[in-house]
Amino acid sequence: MMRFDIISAVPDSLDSPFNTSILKRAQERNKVEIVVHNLRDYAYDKHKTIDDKPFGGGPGMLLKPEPFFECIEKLMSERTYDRIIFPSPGGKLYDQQMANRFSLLNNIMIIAGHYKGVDDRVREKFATDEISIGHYVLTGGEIAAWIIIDSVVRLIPGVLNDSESALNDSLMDGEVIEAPYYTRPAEYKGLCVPEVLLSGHEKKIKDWKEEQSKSLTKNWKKINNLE
Ligand code: 6GU
Repeated sequence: MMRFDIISAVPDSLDSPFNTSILKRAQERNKVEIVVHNLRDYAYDKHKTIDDKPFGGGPGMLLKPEPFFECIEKLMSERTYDRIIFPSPGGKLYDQQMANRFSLLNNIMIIAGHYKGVDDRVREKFATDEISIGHYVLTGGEIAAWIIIDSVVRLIPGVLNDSESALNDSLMDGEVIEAPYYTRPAEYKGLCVPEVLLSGHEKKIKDWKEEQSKSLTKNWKKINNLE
């Protein structure tokens, strides 16, 4: 079974993400194990200190190296990690191809620190992959961890049902946007479902979907300055 270990100073923030919907079901089906570790459990002093002031000055606090080292070294003594991911805006931009590759692995650790918030020796010593999920800044790596895990777990065989998978051809290779979907009612507040979808004409529907997909993909490339 694939396993993710996430180290976080705010582990509660990941409770709902990992215990809702498809990620919850994937764990119940024993397709994946997701374990969140509370950084504070690895602080040694009696006050359970996990942060301190930055050397050289500057605003804010940094997460201290020792609790991370303790937690990471304990985990590494228990199993072999294929990847130790450090989410950071300075990392490689995450995409579908990376998700596809990660989905073939067994053990992935994610160090969810805070931007400008972790003593850099943690990244330097342990990170195999530094990953950014987009060109903007987040408060911490937890949301990035959620996004990475969500995108990987849905690729594990048996996680999605057939009906869910059908919807998923969309960005399978990160290059194609699918035609839009509609359900009943056929007309709602004057908004109509495209006539062709109600026609029952299989060939016409297939052609329409391909046409829509082509034009949406072209538009997607244009608005994102691709190609
Ligand atoms: Cl992975 N972490 C943080 N803190 N901010 C980000 C990011 C990651 N990716 C984009 N912005």
